[in-house]
Amino acid sequence: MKILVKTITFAFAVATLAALGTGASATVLASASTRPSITVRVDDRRIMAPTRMPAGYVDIHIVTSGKVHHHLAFWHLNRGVTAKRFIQVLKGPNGDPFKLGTAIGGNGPMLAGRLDTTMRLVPGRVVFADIVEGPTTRITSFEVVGAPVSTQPPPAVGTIVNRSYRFVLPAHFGRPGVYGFTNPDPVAHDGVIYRLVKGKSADDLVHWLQGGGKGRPPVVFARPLGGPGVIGSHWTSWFRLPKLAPGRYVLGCFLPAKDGMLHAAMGMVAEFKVH
Ligand SMILES: [Cu+2]
Repeated sequence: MKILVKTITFAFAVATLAALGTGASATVLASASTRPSITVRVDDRRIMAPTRMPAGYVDIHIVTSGKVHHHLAFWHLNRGVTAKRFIQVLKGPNGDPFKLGTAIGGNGPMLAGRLDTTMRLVPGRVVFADIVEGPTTRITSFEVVGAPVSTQPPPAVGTIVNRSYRFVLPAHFGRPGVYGFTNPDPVAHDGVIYRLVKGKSADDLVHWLQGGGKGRPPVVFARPLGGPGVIGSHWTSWFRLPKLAPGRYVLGCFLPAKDGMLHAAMGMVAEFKVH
């Protein structure tokens, strides 16, 4: 039933674009979205999503539920890489999935909730998995087919740039709205938001990680608040920052570098305030 609803939404977007071709209605173009819109659900057991997706810019609404946190990462597989091989590497003890595909987006770890994202899809196979501690069993994939339905990225109030293992935040980041998340670095990054413990700073988190994570952490790790998630080298995604409670937060990247050190421990933590 869910799949059916998604298919209708996609078909509606296609029909809308076809109508524009006839000059039927210029106002439709300016309306909420000519981008196809689909919902991906993940709970503690599995991921529910369509098996085929249109190419181009697609709004992907990630809905999480259950008791544990969820952290979806989407990879567009490199040419010649099968889903089977990719999943083997992903589940392996020392596998590097970022070598076999480009990370195109997802969600930062979060408890039950919702994150609205937009991803750019190109024809081919996309595998996505719920990346939590230990090997994940929640993995699925879809095939991206056809010409792009939408060539329009969403309008953004600002863009976060992943540059030289740092997050460069746009002015007034923390206000709710759609933000771009772009990565000119040669490696993938993974943005997740945590609330800072009162009196602690982003620097305290970096030092705490460098010291091996002893004692009380400077952020509330028990309640990850989502964020843009993974983004591959030379790729961009979009996400809607929801209205957060007033306070101080960090956006951190917890992917390991080659030597195993977390990017956050190397300083990839940016602090922001919500008024
Ligand atoms: Cu990183």
